[in-house]
Amino acid sequence: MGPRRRLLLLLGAGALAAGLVLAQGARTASRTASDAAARTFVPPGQHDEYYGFFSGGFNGQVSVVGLPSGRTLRVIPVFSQHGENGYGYSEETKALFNTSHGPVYWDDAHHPQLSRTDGVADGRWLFINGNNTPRIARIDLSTFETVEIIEIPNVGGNHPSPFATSNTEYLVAGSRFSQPVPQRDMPIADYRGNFKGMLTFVSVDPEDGEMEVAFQVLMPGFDYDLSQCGKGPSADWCFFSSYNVEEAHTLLEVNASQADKDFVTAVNWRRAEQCVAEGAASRMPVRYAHNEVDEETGIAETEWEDEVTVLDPADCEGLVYFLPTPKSPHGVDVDPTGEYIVPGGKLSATIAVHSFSRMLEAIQNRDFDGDAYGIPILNFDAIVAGQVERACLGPLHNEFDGKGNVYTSCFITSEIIKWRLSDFQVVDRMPVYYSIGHLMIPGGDTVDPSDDYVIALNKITKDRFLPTGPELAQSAQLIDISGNTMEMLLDFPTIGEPHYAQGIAAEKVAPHSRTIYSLAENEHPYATKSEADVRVERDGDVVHVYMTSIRSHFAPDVIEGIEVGDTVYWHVTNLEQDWDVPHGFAVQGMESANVLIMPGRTLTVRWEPDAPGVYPFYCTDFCSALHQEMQGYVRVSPAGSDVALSWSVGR
Ligand SMILES: [Cu+2]
Repeated sequence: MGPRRRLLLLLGAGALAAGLVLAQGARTASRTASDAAARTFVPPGQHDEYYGFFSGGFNGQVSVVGLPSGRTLRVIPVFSQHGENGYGYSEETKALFNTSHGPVYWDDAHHPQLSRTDGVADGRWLFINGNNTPRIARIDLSTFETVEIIEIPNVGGNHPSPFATSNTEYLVAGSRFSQPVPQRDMPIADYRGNFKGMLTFVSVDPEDGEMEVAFQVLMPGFDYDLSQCGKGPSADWCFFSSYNVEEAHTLLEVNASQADKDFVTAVNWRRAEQCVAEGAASRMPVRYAHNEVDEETGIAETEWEDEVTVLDPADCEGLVYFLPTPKSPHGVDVDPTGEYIVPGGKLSATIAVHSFSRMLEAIQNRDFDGDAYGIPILNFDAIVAGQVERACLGPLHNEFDGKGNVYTSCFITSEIIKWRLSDFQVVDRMPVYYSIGHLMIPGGDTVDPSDDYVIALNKITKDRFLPTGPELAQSAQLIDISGNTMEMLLDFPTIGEPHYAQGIAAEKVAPHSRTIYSLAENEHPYATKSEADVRVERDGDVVHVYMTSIRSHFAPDVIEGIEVGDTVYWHVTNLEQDWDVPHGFAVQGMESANVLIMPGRTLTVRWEPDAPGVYPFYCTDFCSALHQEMQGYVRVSPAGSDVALSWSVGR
């Protein structure tokens, strides 16, 4: 539903009728603030039209935002432990954080990417990259929970990631920071020619979404910054922006800005598949972690991988080409038709647009302008479709509206410009507040963009909200693009850095949203499915508590016979089979506040009592009128005491 139809609905409901009658006519330049508010107002009890999935940047999370209201609906923890539900603290979730560097409990999350079918977002999974310790995570959009995290080997700074091919055959990952491959101790001054980039293709199982590192492409030591895969005619290709073709290793702000042109790297993944099948690739030993949650048990487990398939472009003709691009490109985006490849040359005054069909012609004609480390550089004049003159300063990213228009974010001039692919003319500008990075149109990176809104994802807010000390909330802005000119509708603060976002019509996700986990299908080895089965078992100095929770008590709620020196595992099964009734569990002295157990699930808390005493435990999630009474006691005796192990409820 577009803003116009929403408006009519509001009018139909009689809400704000007087103020809105004025807005019913043709669009005018003199919209009032209340008119803009009406178009983002979602009345009590009604739902937003779109889910927005916003990266939390350095907080390692994803926030789910309703659009157009800008209301935050949920925070999904991915690469960070979460102080709301115990993610990363429960024994079941800890393995998701395993990496070859040991458990890494916090990472920098940048680019959410919805899975797609036939080039259209399908609402099944959301993927996002961990930038610092290179990883890709998969979130199941039926539960909004992180269910898999795979480490990407041989890479420094997994920034151009995880952009998807048209049927999610692959997600890409790449080296923002080239480094020695394989890693080794060597002088940094010997960077040139010795440091390497790596472009990784991670396959996704079409049935269950499981990821696997399929192959990697060994590249020269440039900085591979962002990516997007093709669509339609270009669907077999993925494009990576690269800066630092100078191969500088110090003071890059000067030394990587020397060359007039850097490259867009074009990789033909179908060709890569052929070369791998023909035996052109080699196997490189490298250790990395693949962590996945078992759907039946809810327990994450780590599989350690010990080698990876690596393709050298020298052994696979037709695999990689360089497209000369002015100047230090940041984003690289492919329009919905798959013909135009639009880089964001952040130091360039113009935007040079590449033509995919001309690129293929140039390859066929071997219209090369030399090579870099044996990889052909295509002739710029042969592949360029046109240039946008007087664009803006600091163009970074592009999204598309499906009507032949491109919306480009411009960091330095803090604006979004709208321009046409038909004649490369700028037709509109909208100032944004301030310092925009990415922008997002729901579906604006797919073959089926919506034409309602563009969201500006801004780095600085300065005066937009009430002050909160030296640090202010970062922000997003919602802009109406349904008419000829852009109209600013809404400012809203975001959680963490709204690095990039994805939007999808609510009707593609909401009907598949899960309400409970089936208790009958709970295969957790420590699940307790009825109060009749609760018990406490000692195995040496390890004690397992098989506990249940239901409104409004735990069973057992009195436990004695625990000793100092014991390690106690509290396995709490939530017996509820009712939507939105989690129970929390906390015991005094545990290392975190709480774990939140969804209906039908089992979670485990590890607890090492350090002194004799009687300690309370309680439910942390307000669950009923007698929630306050949902509590119990555990008695801890000195080591070697003769207090018998016992448990009870209602005695
Ligand atoms: Cu409760």
